Amino acid sequence: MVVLSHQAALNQFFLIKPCKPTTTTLSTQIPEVNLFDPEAKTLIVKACQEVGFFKLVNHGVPMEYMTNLENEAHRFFKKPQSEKDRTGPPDPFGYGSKRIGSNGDVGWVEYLLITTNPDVISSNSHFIFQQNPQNFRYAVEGYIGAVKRMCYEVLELMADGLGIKQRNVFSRLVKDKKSDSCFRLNHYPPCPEVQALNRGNLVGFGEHTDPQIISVLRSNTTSGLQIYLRDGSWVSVPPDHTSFFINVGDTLQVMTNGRFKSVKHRVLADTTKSRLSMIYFGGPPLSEKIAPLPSLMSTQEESLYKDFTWCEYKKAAYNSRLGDNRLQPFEKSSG
Ligand code: GA4
Repeated sequence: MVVLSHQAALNQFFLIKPCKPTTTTLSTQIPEVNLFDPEAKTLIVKACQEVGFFKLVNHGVPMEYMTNLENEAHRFFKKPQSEKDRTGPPDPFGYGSKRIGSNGDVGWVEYLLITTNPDVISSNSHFIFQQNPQNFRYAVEGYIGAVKRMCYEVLELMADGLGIKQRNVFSRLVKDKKSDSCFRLNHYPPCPEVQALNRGNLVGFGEHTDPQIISVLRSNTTSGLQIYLRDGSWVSVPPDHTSFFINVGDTLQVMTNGRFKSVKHRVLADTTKSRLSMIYFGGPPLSEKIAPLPSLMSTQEESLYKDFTWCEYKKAAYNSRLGDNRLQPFEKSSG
């Protein structure tokens, strides 16, 4: 990210909306699941129903995958701006700075968006790898490979916990060769100047829910992530670089007919420390029909949602603003 002059920083400051003050950290409100706990499936279902979010510990992913990628990511974000810009703009894949999506959202963040589907051609993802040392590619691929395996297990525990016989109802979609999954590295540079002017509430990444099935996040030791609870409060999630944080996405909300809730979340930038996060978004194949699972529905239960494919939902999502309620137009009650 460029070092801004005072005036330029001010301009940027006006581009980014400050947000309301937040609740203090209450780590007890963040559900925590040990992947090897015999009760894991029950705890996962409870967390997905009540919060749409949980912290995953004892996950079995070796720490070296995280640290390797963190080092490579820092190396990338430290590059001169002109060099980073060469791998952008994100359309949707590639390097992006401050602009999020293509409908006017901004945040105090720079990022790399990469498709995890090797069949997707004409994307900047290949270019990112060509422009960087081989170690960068190895670090990304190694990390994604390890996280995916853990993610399949989590999705299978979700199905199990919901009492679905077919354990792979969710995981098969993400495992599919045509799975439309992606990966992002977010770098939130510290911003003492703008932050001071903004009474400490500079938005790094504005509030939103993730459109996919599941998101798996890992960050460094800098705080910033907040989740929205049912009681209307924002809660800061204490960072833990050794753990993962799992988000329920909109697609999983639909597949469970609203039993699981996609979690609204956002990231606030820090005054002094840079935050780095890596997020894997597990999505279904583009042609997949997204609907509540028949095996989950009780006899009289009706779908809360209209019929749609992931391709249709994704298109609508990319035409929306970050903070929009993207599921609402797909709800049956919306007419
Ligand atoms: C949110 C989840 C993922 O980061 C993402 C984001 C995407 C983008 O950054 O290009 C979107 C956002 C996300 C939802 C609404 C649209 C699309 C920015 C935006 C304003 C990669 C995704 O799949 O949807």
